[in-house]
Amino acid sequence: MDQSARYADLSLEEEDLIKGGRHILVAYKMKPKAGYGYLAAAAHFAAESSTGTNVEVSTTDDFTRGVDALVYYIDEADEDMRIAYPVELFDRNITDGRMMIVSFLTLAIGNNQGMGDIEHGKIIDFYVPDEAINQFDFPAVNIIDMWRVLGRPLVDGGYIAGTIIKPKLGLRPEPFAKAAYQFWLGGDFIKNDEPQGNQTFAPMKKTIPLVYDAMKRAMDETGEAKLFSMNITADSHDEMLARAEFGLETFGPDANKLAFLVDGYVGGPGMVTTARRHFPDQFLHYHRAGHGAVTSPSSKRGYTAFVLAKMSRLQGASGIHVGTMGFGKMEGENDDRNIAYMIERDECQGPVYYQKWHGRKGTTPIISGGMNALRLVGFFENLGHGNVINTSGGGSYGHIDSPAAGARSLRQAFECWKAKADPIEFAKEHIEFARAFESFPGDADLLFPGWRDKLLAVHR
Ligand code: CAP
Ligand code: MG
Repeated sequence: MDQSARYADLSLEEEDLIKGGRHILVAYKMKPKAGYGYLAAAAHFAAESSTGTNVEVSTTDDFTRGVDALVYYIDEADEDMRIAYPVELFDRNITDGRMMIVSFLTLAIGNNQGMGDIEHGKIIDFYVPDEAINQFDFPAVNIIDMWRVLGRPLVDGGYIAGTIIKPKLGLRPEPFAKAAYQFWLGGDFIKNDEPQGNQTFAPMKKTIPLVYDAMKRAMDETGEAKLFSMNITADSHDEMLARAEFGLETFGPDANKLAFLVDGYVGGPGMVTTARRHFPDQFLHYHRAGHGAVTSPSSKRGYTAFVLAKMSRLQGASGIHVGTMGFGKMEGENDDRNIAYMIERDECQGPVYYQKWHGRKGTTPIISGGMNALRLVGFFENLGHGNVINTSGGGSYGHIDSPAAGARSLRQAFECWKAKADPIEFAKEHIEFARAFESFPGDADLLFPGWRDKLLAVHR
């Protein structure tokens, strides 16, 4: 049944819809299955994503039709389909009237993901009108609060050198805490790896106190504040809350140095918001493990990494992993820098929509995945700033001298970029950075051909 007479209005102008402020706009890459007309398929997509189904129903009235989602733009050759969703469609909390990401997802990327007439549909951007912006939590804290704890300037406080306790799994409490101590002698920030929690070989109630002890010893030894991002991910929210409360109790007077990590993609929006609302004073660290299932360029369904990050700012993530923009081990390219800009800036042009955030707090880009000192210099050049948290696991624990040397090499990479120095010349004056060349020779050969002749003579 062709429902385009009801669920499409191509006379609508996008700028009028934006000015009107009554719609969340969503841009998709959509392709119908063979044999289905583009506009008819798009209209069915909008129907199933709002007030309709695959047939007319007798219970529809004029009010219903007034909140139909409407296809307002299509370009079949470019698979470009844009839908205007009236804000009234989205669910509100009975507790405080706020909107919720789960409702956005269940409409904009719900049933429409498995329809018989749609080959694929993937969100590439969405626009949030002021009224909806006012109905989301946004972050309570972000990197600025970390700079405060670290005693840095609260504007351009700069790069936070971090790591992930490696190996990913298999360390018992004592070696785990020792690994943390060794990194903190040189670095700022440590996170649990995304699967680390309360495994039987490393009970959380034994491990976390040892980590805190390691942090205190490292702070005493270095005279610097240190930060830990503790994984509180769990199926049960009660379990998550119990983990977080245990962490706060353990860190006691140093609770301001404790962030909470949630595996937000696999854990879902409920986990993110529950953590955001229960612990507004803690940096909420959104790890996105698993997101590639829908965000990978090889996936034609779901939504992009850009959309995931933009949603996380609405949810109130203090920081989210945004990828390594072609410099690390995960999928990504240089232009992914715009993901960072969209979540950190007060306004930004997305792939389709120009979004203003009206002073709502930004979400900090977290850079992780195959990074080390050698890769970071180019990364900073591409992003254009270093106001990020970077976690380099292999890049720290794979440094041939020590995890502390690995940490120092990360910090030196930022200094090298900031000084606009030649990395080889910089390495001649900075041993840990120089030794990163020998620690990761494959990267060194690729990024700095001929480095051996220039460097090894200096650092024998
Ligand atoms: C990185 C990491 C990160 C992912 C995250 C890992 O370790 O801890 O979880 O890279 O990817 O488990 O692989 P390394 P993203 O530093 O040793 O690579 O930030 O793209 O979500
Ligand atoms: Mg990890």
